[in-house]
Amino acid sequence: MRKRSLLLAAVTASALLTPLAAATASAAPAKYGDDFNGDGYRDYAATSWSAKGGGGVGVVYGTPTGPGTTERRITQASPGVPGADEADDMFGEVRAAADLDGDGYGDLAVSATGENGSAGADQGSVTILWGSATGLSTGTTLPNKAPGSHNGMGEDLATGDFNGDGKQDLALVNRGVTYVYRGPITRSGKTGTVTKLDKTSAFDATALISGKVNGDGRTDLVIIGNVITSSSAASDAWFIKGGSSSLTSGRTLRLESQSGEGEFIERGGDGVIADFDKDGYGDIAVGTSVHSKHKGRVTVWYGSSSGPADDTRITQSSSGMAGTPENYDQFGSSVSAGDVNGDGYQDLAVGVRDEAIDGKDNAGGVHILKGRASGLSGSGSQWFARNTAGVPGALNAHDRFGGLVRLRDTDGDGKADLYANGGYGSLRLRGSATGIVTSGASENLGVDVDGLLQ
Ligand SMILES: [Ca+2]
Ligand SMILES: [Ca+2]
Ligand SMILES: [Ca+2]
Ligand SMILES: [Ca+2]
Repeated sequence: MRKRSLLLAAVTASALLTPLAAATASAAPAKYGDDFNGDGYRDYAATSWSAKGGGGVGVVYGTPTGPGTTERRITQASPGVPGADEADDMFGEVRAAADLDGDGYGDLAVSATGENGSAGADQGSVTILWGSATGLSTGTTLPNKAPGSHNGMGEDLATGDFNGDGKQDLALVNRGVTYVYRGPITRSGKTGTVTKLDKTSAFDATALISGKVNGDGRTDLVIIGNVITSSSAASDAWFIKGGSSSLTSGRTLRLESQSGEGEFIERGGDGVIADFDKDGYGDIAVGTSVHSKHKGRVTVWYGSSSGPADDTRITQSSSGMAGTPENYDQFGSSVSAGDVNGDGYQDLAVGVRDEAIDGKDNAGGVHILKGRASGLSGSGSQWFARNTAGVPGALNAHDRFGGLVRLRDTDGDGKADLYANGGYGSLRLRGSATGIVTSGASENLGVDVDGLLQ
């Protein structure tokens, strides 16, 4: 599975209740990168399909109470979208939002990692779909700085203001190397300076996480990558500090490793940056579901004024956690941050996609870890699966409930709600002062869970 792009959004509930004036002539950057129609409500952009198998994006516009009821599908066959809808383009599998041209409407960067081009098969491409008062419409192809067959431009994407000039920038992976395109990006495809971030030839970037870690107001970047040799396989998180004139290489943290002959797969996983201990510095949480024969683990790397510093590791054997680590549980297969109980500390949802429950293989479930001054831990954590009292749906083998999780306050009560998908349907469980609750659980979401961009 390709990693979804990750965008830290410090959302307050009250802000969601206050629609912005239509951002027609103001040219102030959009408040939310994923508010594509500029009405003040965050919108939804999910992986979708196309007639010829090239892929698409399913866009649902937000309302004060969550996703609306109409989905609009955009493919490379849509008017004004560059490229052609060809089988296996994988257009729309990876998406990241930001107001990249600064016109007040959020825009959507969309990868097509399987796009063929003049440099060969699967060279990949990234298209910006532009927001407007009527939502996303036409697109522009981003210049490719490393065209080559099977380079898969856009394997992951991340947005943020890395140099602090008020303009949103775009980072992307192209052939295992990260390129940061300074904004603004124009509709004719012009960008600011492009910075190449290539650690070593042994480090193969697979995923990008953006957010503010060291408190200087500029967005920082965490590059997750494979480090594979003939005798071992591992994944690292590489911190890149945002700065007004340059991006600076910082510390590297080993996320997990396996001795002996390594598995040649994407090892480092899904991640997010949020302030779990409320000290004003964003903290990095990364799930590595491959850890220790796919038992899985979450690494939390706490922010400080000098960048990420202390780290801690959380598994199902951590104190206060439900369950037991077993091979192929895939703990940490998806993570998402939000404040589920409204206490001001960001909390973390952790999906355990392949947890077996009551003899049902791959039934899956979700942990909710509470943030507090001492950081994230299993203490007081919650566990939700299909056999939890009040959770809709029957326990089924291969449901993979929690394969994708998102925390977001979509009903505007100041507490983030849990969205979790499953093969037998997706659910929303509401946040409350006591955490996630099953009362008011909803099965009719009107949106795919992957439409909620982190
Ligand atoms: Ca909107
Ligand atoms: Ca825009
Ligand atoms: Ca923090
Ligand atoms: Ca909280």
